[in-house]
Amino acid sequence: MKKILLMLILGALLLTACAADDGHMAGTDIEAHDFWARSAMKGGNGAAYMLLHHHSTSDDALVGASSDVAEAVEIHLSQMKADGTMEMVQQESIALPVDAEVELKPGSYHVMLIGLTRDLKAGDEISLTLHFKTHEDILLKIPVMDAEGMGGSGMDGHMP
Ligand SMILES: [Cu+2]
Repeated sequence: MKKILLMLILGALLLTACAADDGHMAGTDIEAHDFWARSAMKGGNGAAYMLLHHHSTSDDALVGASSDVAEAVEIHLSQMKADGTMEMVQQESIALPVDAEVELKPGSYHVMLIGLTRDLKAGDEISLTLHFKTHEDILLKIPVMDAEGMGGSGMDGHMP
């Protein structure tokens, strides 16, 4: 009985610490954590965010992504222009040096979902496949959240 309880507690801790269990495949050395996609309307654009950990011994890079909920998927970087407005610049890749921890977040790097083929509503889940220079693809099941979820860990208080 004690053992079962301990396992339940461990399981709960793991879920809390890493909502991105799907991104954890045995033997993988790139992990995606805390991923979420912003709610958006069909026909518009959406964005997905996550934390990428790279534990390999050689450099890699995120070179693209694909999803069936958008006509095109691009890697973007939001940055401040000289006049103080924000612009999004398409990136060919995001470098993942050894031991890199790269955060894709509002106002910075993000995966842009261009031309949504359906509404993305809070509570939905979308599939997103990440493509890397050398690492095999990682398929993520990404929860959709309203944009006010961008604060904090991105998960708190937004579980159904
Ligand atoms: Cu963008």
